[in-house]
Amino acid sequence: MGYTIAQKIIKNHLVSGEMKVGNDIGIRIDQTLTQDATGTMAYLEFEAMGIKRVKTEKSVAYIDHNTLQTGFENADDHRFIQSVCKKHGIYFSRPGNGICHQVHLERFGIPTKTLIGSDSHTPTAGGLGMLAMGAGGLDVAVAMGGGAYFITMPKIVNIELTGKLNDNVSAKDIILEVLRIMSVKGGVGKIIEYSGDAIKTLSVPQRATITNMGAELGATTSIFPSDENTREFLKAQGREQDFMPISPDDDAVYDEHIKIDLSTLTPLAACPHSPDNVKKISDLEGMKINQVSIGSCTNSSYADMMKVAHILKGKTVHPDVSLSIAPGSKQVLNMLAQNGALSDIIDAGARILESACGPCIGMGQAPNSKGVSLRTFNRNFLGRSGTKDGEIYLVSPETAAVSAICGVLTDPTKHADGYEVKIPEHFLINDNMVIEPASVEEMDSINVLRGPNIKEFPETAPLQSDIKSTCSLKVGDNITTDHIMPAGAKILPLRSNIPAISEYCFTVCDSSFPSRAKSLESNIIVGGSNYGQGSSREHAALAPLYLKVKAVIVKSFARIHRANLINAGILPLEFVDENDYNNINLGDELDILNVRDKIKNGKEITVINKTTGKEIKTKCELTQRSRDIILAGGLLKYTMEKGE
Ligand code: MIC
Ligand code: SF4
Repeated sequence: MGYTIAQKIIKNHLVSGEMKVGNDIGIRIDQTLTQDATGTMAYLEFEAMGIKRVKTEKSVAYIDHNTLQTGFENADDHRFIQSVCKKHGIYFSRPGNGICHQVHLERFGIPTKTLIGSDSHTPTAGGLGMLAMGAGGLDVAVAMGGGAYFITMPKIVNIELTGKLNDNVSAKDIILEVLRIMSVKGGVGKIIEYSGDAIKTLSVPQRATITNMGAELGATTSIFPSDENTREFLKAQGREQDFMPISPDDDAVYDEHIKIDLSTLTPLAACPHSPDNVKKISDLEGMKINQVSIGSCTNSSYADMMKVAHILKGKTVHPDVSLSIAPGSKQVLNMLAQNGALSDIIDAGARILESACGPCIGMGQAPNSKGVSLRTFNRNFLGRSGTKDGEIYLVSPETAAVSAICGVLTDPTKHADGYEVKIPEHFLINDNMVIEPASVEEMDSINVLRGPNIKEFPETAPLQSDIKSTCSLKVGDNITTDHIMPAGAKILPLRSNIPAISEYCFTVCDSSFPSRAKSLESNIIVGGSNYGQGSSREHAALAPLYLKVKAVIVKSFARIHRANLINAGILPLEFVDENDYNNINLGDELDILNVRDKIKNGKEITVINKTTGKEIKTKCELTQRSRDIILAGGLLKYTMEKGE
């Protein structure tokens, strides 16, 4: 039996476990990336492990999220990360150099290698044929120290693409169609592998748009073959030596198969408030809009920006619309500046933002009250834009640009001519914004610079024998990490200060949660299915840890968040019978007796609802390693004890 692409890469990197669906496997990691919003924590954790120099082939730290610098906090964090990088062997991409995933694709990603990043959109590099996964900061810290990354061996879904996209239908519409078919839970426990005749019509940046937003399926990662298009892209980036072909064996076996004929696709939009709430633009056409934002790690490549510039050329943004544009990297921005396209964009009245995440993470450009905003981004969760009653639609750059001119949601296939942007023969290469680490001889003399906002990792303790707690919060299905630990310009500066950021935990759902949780001796959260989808932010586990949350009981978890809970030493429990969700209410007293022993011996865990007298069966499927992590009180304690 032959192998799929992902299986081939996993096989070559396997350090423990057997490559069988559902098994726990450990993978050797070649590269890591961090961004600043999760990076400070990841490097504090790396420092706590006492390892002198990273052991990966390449580790890169990007500054792209908290670039607004409304106070000293972010600037201090950036300085801390820069000095840690210099000391410990990590490349540092300065603010202004671009969004981590865009820059990594351009300058560092290598086909057939493995990458983990403390950001859920790390699978963007799957567009290059790399096995790239999002992870919690602690997992990235462990990988930087040479430790393996542990996942459950996923199923492999084959998405076969046939036909060819029509003019002004784009890669974004392909992934929106996949989201429509599979939903935000459809990819959990799966890797999505693309194949078919149509892939040769898709460039690496187009493929990267698709793998990027595979994160919204809940998938472990998404991946394309590495072929002549990949070689062409790497060559244009001056990196042909990094090219390595990879494709599935002819007799590769997949667990699921989906076929999409690109020629049948029309422009799509993900409607509020979920990336899988997908409708045809033609069914929404004419809707009045207030704002358009173009950029983010999903759609900020050179080709995307050139298309936008072409549509805007000689036009003016509609008077009722605010259009902001953030090219994904310094390379993209500089190329637009050199070829005059930037001038077309400016002339049309677009507001040019720096090459960073910006509005995608609520760093500015919040829409007006009840404002309708079209964004080329990947997430439209409630409140993420900074305006709680904002209505966010996720669309392609073509749809966004045409609509910005018309002032209403507009189908680009009807209103713009076809304009193909080819990968340039040579991208503009200048890595002057990437600082190299100090040499082995110099590294000891580097001082790590810490600001007053940088607080230590919260204390964890080994798992107790009995948990006697209160249900402090009950939430529904598809809770995102943006609900658990919101971001935005006000909260993001607190990412390296867990006590302070905890004051905002779950406030999107219930503003009194932090004070209630703190007033209790310990507490338990109850949730529905796909709990913790979205971002990789380990703060969504560290803030609950600080707020004395001992267990989270839900119908089902999203992958990265579940791993983050385990890493923080919080018990991730699932109802054996989903109907028992109805048998716990806010304020109920809950006992979980002999839990240490039950975890140790892999037994079913009974939660006694002392308020109602009901007994509720839960399960906690753990591998030997995650069991040991929970018993030790989290991954940091476990790693330090084991000296891994
Ligand atoms: C996001 O898109 O939600 C983020 C901000 O990039 C996060 C990381 C974070 O919360 O810092 C992600 O996707 O993992
Ligand atoms: Fe940044 Fe948005 Fe991409 Fe997250 S999804 S990395 S916030 S651009």
